[in-house]
Amino acid sequence: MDIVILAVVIAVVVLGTIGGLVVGTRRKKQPPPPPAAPDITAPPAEPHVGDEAETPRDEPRRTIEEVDLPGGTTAVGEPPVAEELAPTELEVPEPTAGRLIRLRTRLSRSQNALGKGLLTLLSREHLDEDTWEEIEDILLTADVGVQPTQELVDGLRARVKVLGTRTPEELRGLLREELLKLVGPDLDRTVRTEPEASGPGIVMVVGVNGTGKTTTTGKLARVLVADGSSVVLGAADTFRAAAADQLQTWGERVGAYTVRGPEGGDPASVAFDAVKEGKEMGCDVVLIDTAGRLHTKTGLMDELGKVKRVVEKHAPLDEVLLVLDATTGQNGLVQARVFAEVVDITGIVLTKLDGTAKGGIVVAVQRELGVPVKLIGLGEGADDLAPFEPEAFVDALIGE
Ligand SMILES: Nc1nc2c(ncn2[C@@H]2O[C@H](COP(=O)(O)OP(=O)(O)OP(=O)(O)O)[C@@H](O)[C@H]2O)c(=O)[nH]1
Ligand SMILES: [Mg+2]
Repeated sequence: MDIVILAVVIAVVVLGTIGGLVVGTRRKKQPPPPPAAPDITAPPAEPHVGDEAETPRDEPRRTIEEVDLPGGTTAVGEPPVAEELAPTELEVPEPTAGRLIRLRTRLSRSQNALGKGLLTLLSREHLDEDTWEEIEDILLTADVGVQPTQELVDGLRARVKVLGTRTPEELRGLLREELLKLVGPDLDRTVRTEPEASGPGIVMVVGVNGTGKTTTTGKLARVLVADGSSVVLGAADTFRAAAADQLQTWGERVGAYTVRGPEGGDPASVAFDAVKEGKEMGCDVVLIDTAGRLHTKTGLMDELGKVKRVVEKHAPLDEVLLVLDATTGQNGLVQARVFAEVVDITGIVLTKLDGTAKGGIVVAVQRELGVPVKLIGLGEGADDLAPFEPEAFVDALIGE
């Protein structure tokens, strides 16, 4: 009997210990707990190590550890603490489906210059050589590029001839088909963020200064969060302290954690750490923002190549997005060529399409790189980044 009781007591003790271990392990597996936790018990008046969380939320010198991690507060399982640490309410990004349709009016400049211009000319009673030349000029002015312009005009000429008399509806349909052919309806435009079996999807964002890399990284984080993914941001623009702050602000709005390094530090090591932390946290996607660099500066381009190589010690990059400012026109093509040589570009983001009549650049840049436009920027608003859909784009250009 005594032996049985003793056995039960031992069993209870052993089970209790194992239970403790399990809890301990589980806690270890969580993302680093928010360091603000100790402050709950610490006397507020005595500043000491670990007190940083008491600095105002907008204090610029906060370090990454002070950011509330996605799930970090709830996962630890201490609801009262979690409540106190809850960040100012997270934003709910707009759903990504149908964004281009929502934003189509932003393409109005391109629409007026390209779509409406072409339709007006094609509706002329006599399509003489001068008219075809005008059509060519419209396409070239909209940055469609020489070769694609020629193809489009040849296609239109052949089909108009067959058509004979033309109704406006027929012309619209014809132009729609020919433009669509040019834009490439069958290219795979998926942004590759699917987590690998062994870790998160890794996306790097590159481009020259001021094209909209950081903004695009932030907007893309929102797109991913809207679609149910967890995101870690890597602030590999160590050029300016403000760059990391800018990215972190984007992240905080949707609960994405930002990994950053010292100002002037090695961007490759920040990018490496971002992936490392993303892996440890079990996130779905790591987005790495890089510093703007002129494609003509060899040193900076070499540095970018190094960032890529260092990140790839973890795993191959799933996506390298080149951000091009649509308003810079042909110069964007030169940039594209150089960047493609240094880091294999897998997708193009065309920003500021809302501020230009040069929507034709979509066609030109795809031809130049043989890489699809995957996302387009249509404004400065947080959800003004749309997946590129050829049909919706062409419809927006020629009006409905
Ligand atoms: N109108 C419009 N403005 C945009 C778009 N995308 C970005 N911008 C603006 O472009 C400016 C530069 O954006 P950033 O994201 O800071 O550019 P960046 O490439 O990170 O710049 P650097 O890091 O300095 O090289 C900001 O004022 C953005 O709001 C867009 O699609 N449309
Ligand atoms: Mg930037």
